[in-house]
Amino acid sequence: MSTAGKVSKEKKFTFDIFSHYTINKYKNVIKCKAAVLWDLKKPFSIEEVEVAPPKAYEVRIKMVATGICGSDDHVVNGHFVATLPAILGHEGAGIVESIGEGVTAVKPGDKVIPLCVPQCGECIICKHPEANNCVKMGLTNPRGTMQDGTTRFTCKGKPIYHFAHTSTFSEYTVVDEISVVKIDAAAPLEKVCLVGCALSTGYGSAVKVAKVTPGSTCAVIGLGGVGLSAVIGCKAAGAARIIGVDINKDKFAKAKELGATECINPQNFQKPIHEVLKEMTGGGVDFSFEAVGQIDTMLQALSCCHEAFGVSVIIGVPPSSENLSVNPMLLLTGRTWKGALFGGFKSKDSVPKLVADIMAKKIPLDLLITHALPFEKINEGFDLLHHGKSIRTVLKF
Ligand code: CND
Ligand code: ZN
Ligand code: ZN
Repeated sequence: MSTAGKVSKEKKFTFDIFSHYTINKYKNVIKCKAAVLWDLKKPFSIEEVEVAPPKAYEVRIKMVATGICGSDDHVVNGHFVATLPAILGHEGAGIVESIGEGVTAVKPGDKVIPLCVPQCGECIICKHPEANNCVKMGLTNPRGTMQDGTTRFTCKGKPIYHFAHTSTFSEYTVVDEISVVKIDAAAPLEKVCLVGCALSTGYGSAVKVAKVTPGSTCAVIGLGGVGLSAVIGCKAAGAARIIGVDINKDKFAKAKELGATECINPQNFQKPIHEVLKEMTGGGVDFSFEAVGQIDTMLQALSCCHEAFGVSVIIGVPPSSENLSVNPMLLLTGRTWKGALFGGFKSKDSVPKLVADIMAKKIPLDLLITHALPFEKINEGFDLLHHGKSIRTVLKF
C-alpha cells in the first residue's frame, strides 16, 4: 500500500510538470517592433524585440494606441529615474493576446487599458477607502521589471526593462494582472488610451484629490494634457472661475474651449505669478494645481491658493534630485498641500467608469488629442511636445 501511494504521488508530480508545459508550449515568444530608449537624452530607436509569453498572473497585450506623456519625456531627459535600456510609455490601450496561468480578470480578445498605478486589491493601501498608491507601485524604487523581478523583453540578446508597469511603446507588451483592466468592448482605443494617464491624472486631481466645490475659484498651472484634464475636472465639479496659467500662449485657446474662464502668461507680468493670482482673486484661489513638474511652479501653486482655506495639489513629477524648501507659515495659516498619482483614483475601479463617462460624452476627451502619428514616428511625437505644438499625440500601431 505504502509503495502504491508513493508511485501515485510521483505520477501526479510528472503530470503537473507536463500540464504546465502544455499550457505554455502554445504561447510563443513574439517578435515585434518597439521603441527602445537605450540612453538618456537620445532619440528612441525602433527595434525588433522579443516579447516572452506571460507567466502566471500576467497578461500579454497587443497595443492599439498610446499617448505620449510629459512623464515619458522626464525619463528621456533624466529628471525621472528609470532603469535603462527600457521600453517607455504608460498611456495606452490594446487587446489581450494571451494570458498566463491563474489570470481571471481578463481573457484573450478583451479590450484593456494597462495601469501605471496597479491595484492589487489586497494591500493596506488598496484596502484604504481613499488611497490609491498600491504597495506594488514602487515609484520611489523603480526596478523596471515585472512583479516577479524579471523582464519579458529582450533585444539583441540584452534584457530590456519595463517602465511604469506598462511599457506601451511596443506592438506587444506584458503586464501583471494587477496592472490591467478590461474596458467596454465598444470603446475607441485610439482615444480612450488617454485614460491610461493624462485624463485620469488631471481629472481626478480636481474631482477626487482637491474635491473642487461648486462656485469655487481654481488655478491650473501648466496647460498640457495633464493640466487641461484638471481644467476639465474643475469644470465638471462646478467651479465658477478657472484660471489657466502657462508660458506658452498657444495653449490658451484649448484651455478656454475646455472650461478655463481666463488664461494668463507669467512672462507678461513683472510680479511673481502667485501675487498676480492673489490680486485677481481677492486673496487667493480656493484650489490650485501644479501640472508642470518644476519646483518653482509647485511653490507658485501653493502660494497662490488662499492662506486660510486654499487647497493646492501637486500633480507634476519634479526632477528626482530636487527638494522643496518652504516657509511653514504658508501652511500654518490654514492652507492644505496635497499630491497624488493618477488623480488619486484606484485604477481598476475608476478606469472602466471614466471610459463609460467618455463614451456617454460627459468628458470631452477628444479635444485633448491634437495629433495622431504612426507608432514608428514616435520621435516626431516627442518633438511636437518639446516645441509646445501638441497637447496629446496619439501613436497608432
Ligand atoms: P506637458 O509638457 O504637455 O505640459 C506641461 C505644460 O507646462 C506645457 O504647456 C508648458 O508650456 C507648461 N509650462 C512649462 N513651464 C511653465 C511655467 N514655468 N509656468 C507655467 N507653465 C509652464 O506635460 P503633461 O501635461 O503631459 O504633464 C505635466 C506634468 O504632469 C509632468 O510633470 C508629468 O510628469 C506629470 C504627470 C504626473 C502624473 C501623476 O500621476 N501625478 C502622471 N503623468 C504625468
Ligand atoms: Zn495594493
Ligand atoms: Zn503620465
